[in-house]
Amino acid sequence: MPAGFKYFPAFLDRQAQEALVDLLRQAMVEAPFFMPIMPRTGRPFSVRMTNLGPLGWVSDRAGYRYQATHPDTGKPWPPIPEEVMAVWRAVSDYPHPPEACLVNYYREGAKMGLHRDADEEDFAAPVVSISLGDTAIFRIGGPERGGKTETVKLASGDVCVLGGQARLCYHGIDRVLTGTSTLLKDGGRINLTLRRVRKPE
Ligand code: MD6
Ligand code: FE
Repeated sequence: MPAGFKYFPAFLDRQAQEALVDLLRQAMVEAPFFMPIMPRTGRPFSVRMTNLGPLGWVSDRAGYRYQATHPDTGKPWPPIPEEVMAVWRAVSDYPHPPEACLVNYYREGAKMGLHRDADEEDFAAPVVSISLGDTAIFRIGGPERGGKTETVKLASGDVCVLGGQARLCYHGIDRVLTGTSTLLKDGGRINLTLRRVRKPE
């Protein structure tokens, strides 16, 4: 594993996971999942997305970017719940709060190709990920495309951190193992990624 990759299995217990799903359901009334599309091809992602926090990550014909409002409703993103901020404080080893919490929703068959999280100004801050629902096969490699990769199974309640050398390493979700969790009533997987977008003053 690249240096700076940290894995905290079962960081959240079942009760904390259920509480988090309730908070997300409430936030999703204000900020429903949208369908991001690839900038060049216009193809939709198989993952649905929304965001929490002052900034949210979006992808459309114009490109990838962070913006303060939901692309469909035009409204500001709901705040990041305190319970989620607490996870960042516990594992990030970074003194400033995150500004964006991207919420990825994987229904049956959804996956995410290898990519680097590189749309942020501040790579000194790690990206913190929280997994909920069905187990995913997470693949991580090095800083260049085409290098050696390894996989980790991310189960409901697991937290992982991409900091240091791992911050700009390629990673993705090969697939989600249907029926491996009872957390989400309709099945599937939700992943939260917390990011610092701008350099702190
Ligand atoms: C996912 N995760 O777990 C996709 N990015 O659904 C990511 O793309 C990711 O887990 C940056 C850091 C950690 C991650
Ligand atoms: Fe990522």
